[in-house]
Amino acid sequence: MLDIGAGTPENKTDSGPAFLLVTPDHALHDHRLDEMVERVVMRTPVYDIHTHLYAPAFGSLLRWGIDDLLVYHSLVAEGFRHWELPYEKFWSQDKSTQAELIWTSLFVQSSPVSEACRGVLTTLHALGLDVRPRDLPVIRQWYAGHKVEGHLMRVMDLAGVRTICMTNSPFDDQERAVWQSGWSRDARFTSALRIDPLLLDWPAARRHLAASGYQVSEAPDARTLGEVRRFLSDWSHHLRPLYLMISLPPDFAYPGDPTTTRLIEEAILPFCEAHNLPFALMPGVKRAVNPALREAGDGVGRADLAAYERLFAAFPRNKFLVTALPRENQHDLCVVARKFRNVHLFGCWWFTNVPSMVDEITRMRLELLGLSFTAQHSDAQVLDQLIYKWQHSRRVVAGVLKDKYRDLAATGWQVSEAEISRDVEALSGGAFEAFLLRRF
Ligand code: FIX
Ligand code: ZN
Repeated sequence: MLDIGAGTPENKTDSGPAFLLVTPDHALHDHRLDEMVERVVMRTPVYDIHTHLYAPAFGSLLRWGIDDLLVYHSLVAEGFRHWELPYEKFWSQDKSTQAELIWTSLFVQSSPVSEACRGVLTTLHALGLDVRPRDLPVIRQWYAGHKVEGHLMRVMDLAGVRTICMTNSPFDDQERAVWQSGWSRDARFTSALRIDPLLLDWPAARRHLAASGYQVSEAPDARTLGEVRRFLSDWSHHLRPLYLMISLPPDFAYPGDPTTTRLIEEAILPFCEAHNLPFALMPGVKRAVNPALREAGDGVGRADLAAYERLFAAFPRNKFLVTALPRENQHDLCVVARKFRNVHLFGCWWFTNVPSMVDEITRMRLELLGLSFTAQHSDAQVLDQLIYKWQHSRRVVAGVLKDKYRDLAATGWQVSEAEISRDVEALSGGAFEAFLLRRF
């Protein structure tokens, strides 16, 4: 595609040093290459491997529509920066009043430049709504004319999402009832088994297991560990999960507290290994930094990745999916992934899912790991968010890939559109699916 000779010493001419030669031909090729990358990234459907969405059969657990978009925890946190309103007063209002407060403060009284605000506008615009009049009642009216099933199809289409992985917790009463009464599977939705209480709040998890008929005691003796494995097995039977998962605080240690360590070593990881299921670890979340903000009150803290290295080294036959919340952990985490083939990095999570961070993290991962990771997940809490989370990420990922293919072109390496498609598919869920099948 490009003239490799331009950069070689043999090609040096009197017109100046060879490394300065850039012919108009290069520029033309760069332009065509850019267009090709853009086209491929925009048309490649993604596997959204971590969301908080549910299939419509889960009823009100699947949140959608303008009011749910506006009361998203990110916007609540931003709203409070404008209000003197007591926290409890806000929480005592109904959802539509909360949504109106957020709309007025963040969209009418100031320009909605933050990523979460911009996301609402990207979404409404893609759905064909005119955002210029700033007219919330008209937007609500539009939503009132739509039903969830049709809306789901429209959203998945606009977002370019082929499959949505739910986050399913047996510790949640509302969703447990749906699993236990049974629902006919919806091929668009897969499942991940969320087990945070097992490692983060063993007394509560133990009470829950005991109330559900498992013979568990406070100390993690052999019978208790066997019962925890039986609990995982029963729920895996219901959910058919792709992986087990947990978000972890910055001070997670391995080895650490003896109960947690035994649960990991003698219940969770043996179960995962036996069923070839990855364990997804999400380090660096500080829960309830400001409890008054409720679900908007979580923060971030740098994790000790040495603990994770010890875990990955001690369990080479187990597979781990990892995404870290702190920006400060991202480079170390790439290096860890280079050392452990049983680790698959995914997504730019939560506070890192803003364009500047997605650009930096994706660039770094491509440079250190090639194409062996999953570029993004949405973490959508509200169905409609799929649209903006994927539109925004795709634009950034396309920009980074253009740079990377241009760098290759400068060496004379030519890539075809089919090869770019193969690469983008890997980043968009293909590498994840291959990792699920791998056995070590
Ligand atoms: O732990 C998690 O899965 C987090 O993603 C959530 O707890 C968080 O509320 C979120 O949605 C962040 O994007
Ligand atoms: Zn999440």
